[in-house]
Amino acid sequence: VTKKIGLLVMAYGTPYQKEDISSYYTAIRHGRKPSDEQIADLERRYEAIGGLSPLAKLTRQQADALAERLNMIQPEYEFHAYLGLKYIHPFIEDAVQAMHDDGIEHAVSLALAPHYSRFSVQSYIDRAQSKAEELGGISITSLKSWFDQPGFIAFWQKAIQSSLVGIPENERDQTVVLFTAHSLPEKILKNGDPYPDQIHETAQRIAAKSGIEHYAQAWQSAGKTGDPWLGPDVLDQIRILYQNSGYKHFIFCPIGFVSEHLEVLYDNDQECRKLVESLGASYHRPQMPDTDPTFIDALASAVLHACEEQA
Ligand code: FEC
Repeated sequence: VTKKIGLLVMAYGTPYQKEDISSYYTAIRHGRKPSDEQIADLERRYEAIGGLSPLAKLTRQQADALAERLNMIQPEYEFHAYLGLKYIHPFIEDAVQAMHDDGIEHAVSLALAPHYSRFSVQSYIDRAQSKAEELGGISITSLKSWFDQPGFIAFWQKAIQSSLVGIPENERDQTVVLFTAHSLPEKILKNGDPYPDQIHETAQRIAAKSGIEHYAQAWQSAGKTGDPWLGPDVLDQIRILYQNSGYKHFIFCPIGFVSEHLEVLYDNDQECRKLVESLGASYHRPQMPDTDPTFIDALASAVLHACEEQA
């Protein structure tokens, strides 16, 4: 008999309409309302990428593609996808409630973020687990990270290749690949959080697979709080790389994210591009994973692995 499994796909969430921006931002700040200037600044950035983020649509498509793929490649489990978001409805708790109402007893959860940090992925996991405990009768196996899936590395290898073909052959040795992920406050290091190491390992694996000669790593999208955040910041790193080596081409791989959204479309495609071009170099940024089959396969393989461990 096929075993019915809840597939809890957890993701960041994004405003569905302009009116949601203020409450969404308040949720990100754990209930502290942002100032009018902060809201205006965020509205301006959404405006700059066309009004709203494509993230809502892409997250839904990723969850559906993953469930479909999982149900196609094996007969043992029947997966039912539930979307649970961190900062807007349907919230993670809503998704767990829906699984419970549908009589799901076993679920696997994964966050649409490749790397584990106590500050990011663990908070998704905690919210799902505590709702499950409150309701009773449902067990959730939570994937903590899946950056090491060969398909995920292969996705980025292909992505780099797709950028390289657009660069004249005699300029490829003047090309640098910049791997980035969302910065977090430096205080995470005190408790030995694995986040920076996992990102470093991802960059190394992709670089080794791709055979690229020049690459570097940097942090992006740091918050503007008083305490220090992980560095070097991507904008500083661009300046340093240019100063030291005079690169003609910068290929950006935001490996900490899995879809096109504000942080990529604004922070990379606008801020980084502007700086790179002001230096006289060219900006390249391959397609994000979105619903690329190699990427969805990598997620499917991580989920099946978790199911086998549970069995
Ligand atoms: O609408 C969109 O397309 C936005 C998507 C979005 C993603 C995302 C991913 C991550 N964040 C992470 C950490 C932080 C920390 C703070 C923080 C603040 C914001 C703000 C917006 C926002 N984040 Fe985000 N993040 C996205 C959007 N993020 C909007 C608030 C305004 C701003 O600073 O731009 C700082 C909170 C504070 O001020 O106290 C920390 C991490 C990820 C990647 C992992 C994941 O996806 O869970 C880590 C997508």
